[in-house]
Amino acid sequence: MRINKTAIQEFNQPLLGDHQRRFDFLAGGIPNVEDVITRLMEFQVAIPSWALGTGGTRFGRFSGSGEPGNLEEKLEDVGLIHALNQSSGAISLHIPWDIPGNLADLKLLAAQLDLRFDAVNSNTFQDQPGQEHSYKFGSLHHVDPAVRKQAVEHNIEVIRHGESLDSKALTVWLSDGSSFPGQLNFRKAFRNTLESLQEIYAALPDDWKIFVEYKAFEPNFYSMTVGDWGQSLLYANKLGDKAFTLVDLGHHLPNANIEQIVALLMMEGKLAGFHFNDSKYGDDDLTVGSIKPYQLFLIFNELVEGMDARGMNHASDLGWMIDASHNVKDPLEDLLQSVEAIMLAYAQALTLDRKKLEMAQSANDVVAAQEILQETFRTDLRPLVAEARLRAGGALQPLGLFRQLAIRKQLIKERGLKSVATGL
Ligand SMILES: [Mn+2]
Repeated sequence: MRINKTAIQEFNQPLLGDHQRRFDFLAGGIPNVEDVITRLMEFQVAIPSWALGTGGTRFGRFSGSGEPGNLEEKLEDVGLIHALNQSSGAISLHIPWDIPGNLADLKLLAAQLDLRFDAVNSNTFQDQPGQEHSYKFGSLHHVDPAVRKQAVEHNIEVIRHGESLDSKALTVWLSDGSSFPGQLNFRKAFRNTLESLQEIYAALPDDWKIFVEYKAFEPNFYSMTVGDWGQSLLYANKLGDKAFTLVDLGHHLPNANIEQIVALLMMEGKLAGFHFNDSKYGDDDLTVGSIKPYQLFLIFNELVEGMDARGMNHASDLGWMIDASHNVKDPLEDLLQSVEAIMLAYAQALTLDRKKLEMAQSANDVVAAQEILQETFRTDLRPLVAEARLRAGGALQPLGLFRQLAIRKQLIKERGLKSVATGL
């Protein structure tokens, strides 16, 4: 299904008066308000193809209904999100869960929905039917060269799929590691991984990037071969200019200072971008901003400061993607909430009085620095984000319109009650 412009206008109409009043009040206090709105309108967050179905845990999966049954339907789902919020104009594909079939049709559909293809993701953390060698003991780090070769070839195949859709980056996340002391020689595992990544790197087109994602634990619980940002940065530095470190918010040990990691990676010109989600404990993959919205703001504060210091384009120089899973929510509603939380944190970072903060820092005025951050964080910027959405042609309240149009009901009518999306 598609949402037409008239439905959005009709939904917005009765809300306009109240919105205008709230926006005017807020705009009066933001000196660069037009610039902020323009930046918000340009900022797009990619939706991963695997987040459109209901997520599961290792204990089970309770499928929702009307889930997209093929790649075209996944594109349509992202198209729905984007039509509502005008901030989700990209989709990130996972291979082999979503191998593109008819390229011309797929590209046409993407163009109609105003979507582009973001980074492509490889998968060497599962065995696929008919696969010659198993990844039970890892892939790019494996002790057997034949397994490494198979994993390298898979990644190169993923690059080729991405090229056919005009993607510009490959994200590599490895589950490689060990679950028991003594299982691995750490140096050999690192070198094997580096050599494998070098072969993949050599197959990258000139205008492509490779994102090396790290994760502290799970599925291996004693060591991970790309376990933290230091290890990822080692690989990225050794690989070359097209290699970067990807930060997934849920892939750290508890209480890690992610905003500091981000600041230093940017200083080194090695930050690839983000996989957004939220967590209470580990890789919980919860809705962005649902647990630690202040941390999300602090991260965006460093991002904006760091990108401006390097003269970077906020919208296009880093990869912005959601990587979350939702086992008790409607995936589309959850994604709308996640994108809204990201936009809000970005808006907060854009409106922070950076000069004032710098002065407080220079004077070691710790109290003032905290006040400046929290003044911004506690200002309700939702009307500002809504204004950007309104000007871009989206709904003032995306979630409200999703429910008013009973979109899930429509999707169930089209796809059936038992349609299950591919993924974990
Ligand atoms: Mn991730």
